Amino acid sequence: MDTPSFLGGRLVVELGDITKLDIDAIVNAANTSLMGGGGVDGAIHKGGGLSILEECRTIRKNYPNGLPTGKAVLTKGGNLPAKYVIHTVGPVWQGGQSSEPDLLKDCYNNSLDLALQNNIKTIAFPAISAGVYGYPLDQASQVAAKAVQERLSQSKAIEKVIFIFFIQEDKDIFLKHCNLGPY
Ligand code: AR6
Repeated sequence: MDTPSFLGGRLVVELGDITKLDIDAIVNAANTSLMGGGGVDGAIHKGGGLSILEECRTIRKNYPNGLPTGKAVLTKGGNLPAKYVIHTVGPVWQGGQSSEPDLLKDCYNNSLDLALQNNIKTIAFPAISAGVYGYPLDQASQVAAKAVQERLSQSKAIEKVIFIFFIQEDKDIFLKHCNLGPY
């Protein structure tokens, strides 16, 4: 199946480019500087334009030492089809004994909390930390799926969460390890 879906269709798994999604919010795997970077962060800033960077610059003033790992902040979507971007900072993988699972879980929970606070009903996540930051995707998938599943079961306000992967192999790894049951 091309678009596996779980939890009665409220959680779906797609292949594609997150910057192309016309939904309420997409999540950015940012870094503490909030000033852009490579990977999905670079793609979002490139597609969204300078207004996102300007908003990030203003937000940064509240975080002189950078946005802490696990936290999330909201900007508008600029030139992107998505209305908002939620920027969160995933943990850098250091072997798994440095609170990486808790910090990654925080990324998902804090992003979903921001969504709830801003009436965001449809939201897409990339595989936070599973690129440059080196978090093994099989383990990251378990953390991500569990966190989102828990939040969706607590609140009906978020209608749809999309996990989007850039390459088929990553989507397959997620589906193999997410523990979400049959789809
Ligand atoms: N759409 C969906 N997924 C994407 C896209 C896209 N357009 N582009 C990349 N991915 P990464 P991280 C996937 O490295 O590990 C940046 O420089 C990619 O295949 O973007 O959290 C930041 O500024 C991978 O599976 O994020 C930070 O410094 C996933 O997104 C640092 O990288 C995450 O890969 C953050 O590293």
